[in-house]
Amino acid sequence: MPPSLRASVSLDSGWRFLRADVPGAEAPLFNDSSWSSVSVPHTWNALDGQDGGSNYYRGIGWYRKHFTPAASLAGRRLWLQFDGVNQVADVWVNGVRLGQHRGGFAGFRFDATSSLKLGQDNVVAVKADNRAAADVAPLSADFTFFGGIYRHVSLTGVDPLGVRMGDYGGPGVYLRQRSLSDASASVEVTTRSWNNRGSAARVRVRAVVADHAGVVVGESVSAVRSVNAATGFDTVQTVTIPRPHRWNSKADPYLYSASVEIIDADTGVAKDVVTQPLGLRLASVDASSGFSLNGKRLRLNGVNAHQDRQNAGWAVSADQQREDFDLMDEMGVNALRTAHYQQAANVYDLADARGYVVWTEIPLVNEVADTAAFRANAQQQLLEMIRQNFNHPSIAFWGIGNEQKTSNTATNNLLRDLAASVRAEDSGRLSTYASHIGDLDPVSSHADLAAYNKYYGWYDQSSTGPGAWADRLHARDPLRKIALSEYGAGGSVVQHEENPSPPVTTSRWHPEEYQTLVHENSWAQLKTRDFLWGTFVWNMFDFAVDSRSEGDTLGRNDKGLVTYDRSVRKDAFWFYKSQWTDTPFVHLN
Ligand code: GCB
Repeated sequence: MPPSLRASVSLDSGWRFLRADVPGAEAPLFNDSSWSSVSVPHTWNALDGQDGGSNYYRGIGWYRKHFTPAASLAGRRLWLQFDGVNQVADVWVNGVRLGQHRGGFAGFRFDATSSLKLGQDNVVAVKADNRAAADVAPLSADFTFFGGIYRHVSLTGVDPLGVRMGDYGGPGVYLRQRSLSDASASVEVTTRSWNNRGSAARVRVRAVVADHAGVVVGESVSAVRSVNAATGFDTVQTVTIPRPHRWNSKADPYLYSASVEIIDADTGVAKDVVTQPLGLRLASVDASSGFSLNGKRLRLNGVNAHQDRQNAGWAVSADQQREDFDLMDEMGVNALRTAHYQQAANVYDLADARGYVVWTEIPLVNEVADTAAFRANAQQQLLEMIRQNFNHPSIAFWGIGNEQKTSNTATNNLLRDLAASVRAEDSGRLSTYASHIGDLDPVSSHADLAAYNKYYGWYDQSSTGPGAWADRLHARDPLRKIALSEYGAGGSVVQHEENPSPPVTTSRWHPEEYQTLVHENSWAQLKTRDFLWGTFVWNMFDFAVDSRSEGDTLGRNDKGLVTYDRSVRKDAFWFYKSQWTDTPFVHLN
């Protein structure tokens, strides 16, 4: 693989932070010496927001950082990249406002070329605001909205003749599998580029695919084209890969990589290289036989997961993220719903490498605002999610929302438009939506795939599991592609009762053994319903919900199979491990 030609530096360390709004804090000479020293990922709610009672700080926080970009960056376009700030971020460099980003979960970047002084001290200032905003989804949801710069920050220098950086935060290189058979695979590579030189250029674009060992197995070199100064240009080329090795879930998550080089045709020198993961697979969903991967039915034994951790909030480290995947691996999970939002890039990297089938979604939870600004923001978040994550083979489903409380015109029109945007952006994947009002309500019919959040044994204790519901719906509408997007029950690890039976109280008495019972009953019914395209436990991990009070666990949703601090695997974890893996529980040496 050609090495990257970009110059990238981490800006994670050496920030000053104040949890308040301060007029003029963007000014380069502002005195921040009394502020605390932090590094990012950082959140201002990790330690004091999780005690319940809707009392955590939702407001403005300021971050400032001095740094000296290397003089050797001269001649490059300089992009300041934020992987995630919740939820509205305003960014200045040396007092010059670069822009604002609205939305807490996507990455974003600004062109800082003309504001940065190379080889000298510069000041980046960020105002982050985690209050609800009328035009930004989610307006409400069952989780804590941690505030701050909670993912990484970096500066990347790119040659002015290079892959485009301003594309909804996406990589600028998009891989579309056009055909796949045992004999060959054909991948269409779209490269969005930019000539930011002050003069015209002659350019070639070279796309190569390398196998897992780095051996080039397919290549396409474009004809030379002339590009005027300050012009964007797209190149579409096809790379053929003989005898492809498929990405095949956990059994064999085989990855190729695809690289695109932008070559100055006058000198023959490559100016920019972008490398992306490539997994070749066929995924489909059938209303009677469920999900198939590479032509074989694959039961999606799924879980939902948030992105938080005790004492870290959303500022989850790479090691913690790996540990979460280790726990899912141990339990035998093979499908993940990143409820209810786009998560950090390393979540999708881990899913690619470990063979998870992923449903990722935008945070359109509970309700919509009937305004043009809200609709535009939902579309923006959808495009950011799809462009930024387009090349991850693990992603099979794009989620357009969760549990709208009312099925009014505004909600239905927005869901319809979002489903249409998924089709326009990515014809290779399916859209889905997690519903909970009326099984045949229009809200559940806009996306390609239907899915339902059902809490039998918990919010609805009149029935012991989802089997009868699933059969009824399947019989009424045999062409509907149905999944169970959420099911589960609270499990307190300090309440115990040997043979619990309903009723339990969702806010007080729900012993761990009761949670196990709900899962045993549910799974016994789900495992025989082959028409379901997936089932997803709510939730793999307990998570922070500041407004919740569940008896002994204030500020948490305790439907996880593992506790918030990851120290306890609850009984239901062991139950699923017994169902989903062949690993013996006890090793006798
Ligand atoms: C749901 C929501 C999820 C909640 C969950 C619960 O249906 O989609 O965000 O956390 O129920 O535990 O109530």
